[in-house]
Amino acid sequence: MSGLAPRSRRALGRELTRLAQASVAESLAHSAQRPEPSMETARIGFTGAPGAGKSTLISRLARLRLAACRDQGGVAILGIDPTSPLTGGSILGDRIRMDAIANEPELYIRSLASRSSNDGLADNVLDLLVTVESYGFREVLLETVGVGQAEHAIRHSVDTLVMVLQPNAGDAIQAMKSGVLELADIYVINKADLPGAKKSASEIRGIVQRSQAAWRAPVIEISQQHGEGLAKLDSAISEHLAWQAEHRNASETLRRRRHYHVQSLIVRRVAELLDHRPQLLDTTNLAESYAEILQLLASDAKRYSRQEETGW
Ligand SMILES: Nc1nc2c(ncn2[C@@H]2O[C@H](COP(=O)(O)OP(=O)(O)O)[C@@H](O)[C@H]2O)c(=O)[nH]1
Ligand SMILES: [Mg+2]
Repeated sequence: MSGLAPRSRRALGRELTRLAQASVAESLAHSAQRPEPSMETARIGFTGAPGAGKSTLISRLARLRLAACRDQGGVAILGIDPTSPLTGGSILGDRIRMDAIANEPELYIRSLASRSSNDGLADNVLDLLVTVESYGFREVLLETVGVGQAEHAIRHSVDTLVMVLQPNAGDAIQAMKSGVLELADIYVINKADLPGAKKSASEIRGIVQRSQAAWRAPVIEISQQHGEGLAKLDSAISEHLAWQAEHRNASETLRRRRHYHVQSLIVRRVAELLDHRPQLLDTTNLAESYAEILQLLASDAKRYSRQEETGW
């Protein structure tokens, strides 16, 4: 396939809109109707604080990624934007629509709000990824904000994780020193035209060098303004994907994804129950509220084990 026909583009757009708003019951019904994920599409995730420059970076990088896989299905970009942005980051779709790549037939771009999800991903991000993949793209570039548990959630959802940092991102570097952020496959010090970039890059290199991980994560300085570093990032992504194809255990990866998927469905279901039945909390007895929720989940379970039609 080379490029999505306009009609498939519209169908994909509608499916994503619907899925992004789906309840847990609806996403389960949807997943029962589609094929199992195949891992044929490469998923490349970009995380980092709002304003770090992820959308700008992705819009430039997409052109290079697309040049390499135009005849193999092309590239889809999925941006999960925070519902209420804290700082200057712009909506991915808006930024890219202004860019020259917007009219490429082999490129699909979609932004979605992160809604109630508190991990910086859309509630149904795994469903969204699988749906995009079912349209035959060679690569999906996924942008998310790095808040709370986002790094862990995205780690389980993608093949290659790129962390985008700004010079003097003191908090992120502190977090890395304490080991909590050592999750990415590639680190980008973005806005390398600003002061402090060299120092931040060498601090992160120091941390990465101490890591025991089999893959040595590269640290790449990039400035959008001078176009430096972009080609390096492009090759680093290709190298990591190739390294992974050789070294990882595919069934173990699918298991981990399923683990996150099942867990996130249950967490969302509990949140739905609490939202729809606030009276569950009208008690001073914590164990009682807990037991009532388990009972409601048990009645869900009966329904699913009978495979009732849930109406996607
Ligand atoms: N100085 C400088 N500014 C940049 C660079 N890349 C992006 N920006 C600016 O940083 C701001 C946030 O960029 P954006 O891509 O929307 O960040 P996101 O929230 O991480 O997606 C925008 O005003 C960009 O123009 C860069 O390399 N250097
Ligand atoms: Mg953005």
